[in-house]
Amino acid sequence: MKIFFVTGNKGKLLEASELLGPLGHNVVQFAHNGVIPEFSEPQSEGIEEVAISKMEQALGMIPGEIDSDSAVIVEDAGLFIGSLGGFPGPYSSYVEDKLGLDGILRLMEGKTNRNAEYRAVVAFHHDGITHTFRGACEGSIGSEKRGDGGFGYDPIFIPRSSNGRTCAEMTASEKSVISHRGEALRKLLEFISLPST
Ligand code: ITT
Repeated sequence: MKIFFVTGNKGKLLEASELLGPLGHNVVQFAHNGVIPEFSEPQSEGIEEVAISKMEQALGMIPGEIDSDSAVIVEDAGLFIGSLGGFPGPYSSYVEDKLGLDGILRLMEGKTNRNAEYRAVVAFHHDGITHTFRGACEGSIGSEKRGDGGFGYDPIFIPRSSNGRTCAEMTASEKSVISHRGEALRKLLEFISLPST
């Protein structure tokens, strides 16, 4: 299947290609008239609403252009920090831009509870229907940035099952085995492998 991934984030695109490519799916970045579009993200909603809103905006650009061998996916993700009441959550992108990872580390200074979770929702549109799949990855916020792999919050996020390494210290395939995006995409894969789809 040819899968158009609506994202401006090359890290996400790479992770999806690594997982779906070997199974024969061709993941390409969604573009409209050769341009990667930017979408408005509703700021006060959960990540599922954000993913569905972006899917509707993308489909609105290409009415009737998706054939039965193709599909569109949108993925919205965020970092939810327990002691900050789930912040930055759906605002993760904005906060990464404005505060950066150093800003998050400052907000976490002196906090003993450093539990956090990455969450992802993948919206998948095929044959006129949009389905959603969720994934989560539990872990904690480190006390400093470590590693140069991955993207976004990876240098400060330590998954529970990584022996203390941050996601940025893991390879893309190691991250994919335990990540929120990996889990959501594996659920999607299971769904598209069903005989009825
Ligand atoms: P889109 O174009 O797909 O929306 P984005 O980077 O804006 O790309 P999101 O809104 O889904 O993606 O991501 C929210 C924030 O969470 C953003 O700052 C990402 O860098 C960060 N994030 C999402 N998944 C991540 C991951 O696997 N590792 C590290 N940071 C992640």
